[in-house]
Amino acid sequence: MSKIDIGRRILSENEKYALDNGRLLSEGGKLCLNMISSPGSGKTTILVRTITELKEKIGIGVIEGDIQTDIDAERIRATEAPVVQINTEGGCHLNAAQVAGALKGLPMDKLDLIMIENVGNLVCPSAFELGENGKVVVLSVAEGDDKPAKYPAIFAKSKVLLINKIDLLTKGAAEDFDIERVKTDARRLNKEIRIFQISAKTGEGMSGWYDWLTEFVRNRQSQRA
Ligand SMILES: Nc1nc2c(ncn2[C@@H]2O[C@H](COP(=O)(O)OP(=O)(O)O)[C@@H](O)[C@H]2O)c(=O)[nH]1
Ligand SMILES: [Mg+2]
Ligand SMILES: [Zn+2]
Repeated sequence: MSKIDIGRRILSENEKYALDNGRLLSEGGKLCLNMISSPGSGKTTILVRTITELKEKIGIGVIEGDIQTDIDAERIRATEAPVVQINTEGGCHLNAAQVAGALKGLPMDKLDLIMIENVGNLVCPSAFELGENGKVVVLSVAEGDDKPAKYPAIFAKSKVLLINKIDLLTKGAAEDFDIERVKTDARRLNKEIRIFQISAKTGEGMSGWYDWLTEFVRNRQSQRA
């Protein structure tokens, strides 16, 4: 009788690429974060401000995922950070094979951290591992405070939640947005999640996020030293 190994799960094509990406990153001592949100929550604005603030301390490279255009890559390029654009031509999430290709286009020896801006979509990007060390979910106050309840997967899986555009709360533009509800719902899904309330436009609240990111990179470097 032939023997079948049912203990070994068959890896999907995406999982294989994600494992390879993770191995490549960890062998090089690089960290990688996967940023996920709806379109327009402020991912690119957050990246531009973060890179501008931290570029003397941390070598940050960016992989930009968009359905079309290199508008966001151009915005990143203005900071002088290395950036590779992926156009998914209609695809609503990045996959690990696309990221494997993009990693080859970055000057890895100059980088500590690779930030991936996923395609704007709160749903399926959370289901495709890219080989990252963590996910960062961005929710802007303009989108409503029911999003952790309605889209739990990404909040359950993320290391960090950035609640962006808090400058709008005081302008009456999102006055019914209940920050405490978002925090309670997100923590119910994920006890470990770190939450920062920020405005990428004015800079308010960004220092907590910069400190978290700097610690994240420093911890990894001291583990390797
Ligand atoms: N008022 C306000 N607008 C913001 C903030 N962050 C981003 N925006 C604006 O929101 C729009 C979408 O931002 P973008 O960074 O392109 O979002 P992405 O699609 O998630 O990359 C742009 O017009 C930004 O200027 C913020 O903190 N406050
Ligand atoms: Mg963007
Ligand atoms: Zn998708």
